[in-house]
Amino acid sequence: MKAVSLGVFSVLFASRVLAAPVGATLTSGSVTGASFPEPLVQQSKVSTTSKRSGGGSTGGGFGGTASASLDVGTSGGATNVSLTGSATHTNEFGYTAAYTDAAVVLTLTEAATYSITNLSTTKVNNVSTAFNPVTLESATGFINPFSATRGELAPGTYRLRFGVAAAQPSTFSFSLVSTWYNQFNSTGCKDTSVNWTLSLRKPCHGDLNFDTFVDDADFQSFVVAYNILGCAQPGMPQGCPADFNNDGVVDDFDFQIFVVSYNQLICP
Ligand SMILES: [Ca+2]
Ligand SMILES: [Ca+2]
Repeated sequence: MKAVSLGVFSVLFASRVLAAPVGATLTSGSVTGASFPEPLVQQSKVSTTSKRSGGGSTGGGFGGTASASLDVGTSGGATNVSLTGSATHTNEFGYTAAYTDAAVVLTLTEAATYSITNLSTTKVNNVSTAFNPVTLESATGFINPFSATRGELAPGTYRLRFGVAAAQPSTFSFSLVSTWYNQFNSTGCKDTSVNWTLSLRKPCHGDLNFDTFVDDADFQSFVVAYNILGCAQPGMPQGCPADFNNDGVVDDFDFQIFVVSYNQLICP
């Protein structure tokens, strides 16, 4: 166990100024709808140049709807890439989906930290089940994950693949949406609700609660992690966010990084 002294800190006061959002745009790709028999495109593609995409389908002899929207917006100093959508169908046979048939490309003009918030659910055999509707892959960029939901992204391009679907996955071959269906390995999923957000922020080592300030609240979180020390130790927050230099421990080197941010108070 180690102890951290509060005495080295000076407290600065400043008016609340939210950080400028990270530069991020959707630069190519498309979303489209499909239904049984395979895949029957029923709505035209929508370009991502409008920063919004959508697709869906109804009919095909089974009755169902699907829609998806992928948007880029800013809120509280973060740039948020959000996928929302829903899908269901009323007949056991067939599927209804909105999905990326060409991966949407996210272009980052500067480095960013990211966090993923995923509240997506579907009913598998009538049991509500959480699932991940999006695959984030690097193209020219680089992903440095701290955990399954947090990490850093280098400037560059990234591919987003996703599906919003209701399906009978054991019955059909699914081609482009197969990766989405196959994670359930089930004969029925419906009532899908997708709510997935990738939040991008300018790197701000020390802001452990993402409020764009590095202050005493963050210091309290830092002390907890510092006293645990090892990122793999029990009790360490998921992703070890206080390990600012990514060496697997929260120690004096991280403390030195924290002090610099603490004295600046406001995230860049
Ligand atoms: Ca903070
Ligand atoms: Ca460290």
